[in-house]
Amino acid sequence: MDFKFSDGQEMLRKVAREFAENEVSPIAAEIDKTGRFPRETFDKMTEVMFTGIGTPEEYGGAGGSDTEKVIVVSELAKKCGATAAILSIHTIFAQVIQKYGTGEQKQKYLPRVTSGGCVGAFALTEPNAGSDAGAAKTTATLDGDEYVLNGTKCFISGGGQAQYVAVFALTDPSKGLKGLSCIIVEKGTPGFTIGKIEEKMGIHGSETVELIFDNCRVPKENLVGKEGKGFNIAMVALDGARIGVAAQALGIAEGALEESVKYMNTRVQFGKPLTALQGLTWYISDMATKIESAKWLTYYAAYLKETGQPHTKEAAMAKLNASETARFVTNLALQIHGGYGYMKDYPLERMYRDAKITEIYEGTSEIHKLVISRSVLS
Ligand code: COS
Repeated sequence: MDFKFSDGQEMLRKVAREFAENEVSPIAAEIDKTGRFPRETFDKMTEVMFTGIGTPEEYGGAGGSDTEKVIVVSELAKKCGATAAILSIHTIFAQVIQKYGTGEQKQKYLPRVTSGGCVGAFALTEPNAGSDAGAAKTTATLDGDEYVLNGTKCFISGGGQAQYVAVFALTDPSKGLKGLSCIIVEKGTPGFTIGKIEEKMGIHGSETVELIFDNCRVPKENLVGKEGKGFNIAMVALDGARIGVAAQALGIAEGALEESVKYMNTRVQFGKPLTALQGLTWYISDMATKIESAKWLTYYAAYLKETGQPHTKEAAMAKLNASETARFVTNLALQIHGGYGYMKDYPLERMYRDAKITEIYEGTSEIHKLVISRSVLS
């Protein structure tokens, strides 16, 4: 067993940390306040090729794999959960095309979403198909050389900014989830519009929208993989995406711990720094221990995925554990900061709000318990 990061991975962590400090941290409070998608940060992430992590260089990517993705996403999340979410969710589109796309689809789309500055999105959820993703009702009816899409997707992160969306729609509604297919829809296609822009509790900068398809025609070449294989494609993509959310949760927790250590060393009460108060130091022990556990489970899931091993259960465990850790740690970090933690002058209340979504999106904690228990009991 070797728990060491390579020199290249340590270098990447340093680059990501500096990027987070210089480019992400200065606008984190502003994008939280305004809900603005930080397009300039996305462009800078393209310049430094964070958007290409996990895609081979021959397709315009930066190479690397899931471990590298966890490193970058967690470093970004220390300073801004929304920016980490933007990157993590954006890479799912490339992951789907890379694994299931045709040669033409890879040549066309991968360079654009890795190094070309285009945003990618993943649209599975519908108003009546959240945890029960297989209940999706959006249809894609083949008509000549085109699929005609009708339906509404909701809670789609980055959907309003995306140039390309992987949409999951029924090509054979009589077959239920076995009739679902994955189809690429490009921004600007007639019949494809952005609906409601959600107002959320946290990760305000990662715009979350409704996507509406009204007789939206796309060439049949936009089918990804085979007809009827959409649900499997979505589930495999979500296994990877869950490692991304675990990385986001890990980073938020690590950021909150760093803030707490800084605060406890400088804040004086009862004539002593807070580090002299045993009750608070025990909070720090609990926070650090849970973070360490979340960290290694997340890297273990990433390792299994990048070495081609089954990882559904471990991705679910990593996400369940890291998201609960993020909520636990941000709660105690806010508590350590007392009244200041509740004020917007400090980043704690934002971290606390940003942490909550990690227990919900890309599968709720309850869904992960279902996935884990099914696997353990089988
Ligand atoms: N990888 C590959 N295939 C998978 C899979 C995975 N991780 N999970 C399920 N499948 C396959 C199953 O093998 C089954 O295929 P076969 O019938 O060919 O064997 C098929 O998918 C149906 O699986 P299952 O019977 O488990 O479906 P259920 O509806 O019972 O449950 C859950 C699926 C609940 C796990 C799924 O709906 C889910 O993950 N829901 C959460 C959705 C989510 O995370 N949404 C986030 C937002 S994305 S925008």
